Amino acid sequence: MHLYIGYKNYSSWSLRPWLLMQVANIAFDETLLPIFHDDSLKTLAEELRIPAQVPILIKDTQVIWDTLAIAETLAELYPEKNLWPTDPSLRALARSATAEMHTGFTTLRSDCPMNCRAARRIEVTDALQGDLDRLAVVWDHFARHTANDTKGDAFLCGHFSIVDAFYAPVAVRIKGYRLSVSENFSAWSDALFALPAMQLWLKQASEESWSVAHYDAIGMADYG
Ligand SMILES: N[C@@H](CCC(=O)N[C@@H](CS)C(=O)NCC(=O)O)C(=O)O
Repeated sequence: MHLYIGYKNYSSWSLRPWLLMQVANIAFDETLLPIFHDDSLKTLAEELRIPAQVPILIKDTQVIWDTLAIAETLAELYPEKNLWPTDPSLRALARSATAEMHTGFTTLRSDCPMNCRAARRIEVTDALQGDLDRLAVVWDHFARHTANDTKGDAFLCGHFSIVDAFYAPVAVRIKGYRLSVSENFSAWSDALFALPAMQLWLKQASEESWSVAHYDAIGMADYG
């Protein structure tokens, strides 16, 4: 399998399938397309007749070009990895929260662009606070659901699964922009950042030389 991704520093969508495959120990090759600095993504997308967006997963002759479609395909290909939880009601919750992340949290996404190097406190508008409050409610749903179960670790379904991968870029934003959600969220975020795969992504992001001025203007502090 081959995964085409964007910059490790800036591409929140790319982090999701990459992290999921790394943590689940699914073998893949990767190619980074510097989407704002050359035409490589445009050329590939024209060739494959798909939207010019990363990530893209290629498996044999199959081309899968959306993070949710990639996650569902991986869950289908590797049922033994439990990429969705086996318990039906926990799975329904995980699917709902994943879909909500896929289409929602628009203020958080636009006000706080993914930037692994971001280190700046930003103004919390009412709309941004609304997204942060909503995150706390989503985390409460999982905490309540798993309260009576034996939890393996701090991940949302008791083990790392698709829903954790989908919210990983949110953790990067909350940390980088010095935001705060809830205690449950912080425990989850600590577990996420402790993953060797997450550390590897951040290391590789820190070593990239590409800069996207607009994102850096929002995220990079001129102080500590
Ligand atoms: N719906 C897509 C969205 C992917 C997306 O927006 N990717 C951004 C990278 S962060 C992109 O490729 N942007 C390129 C562009 O818009 O030119 C998914 O979930 O995979």
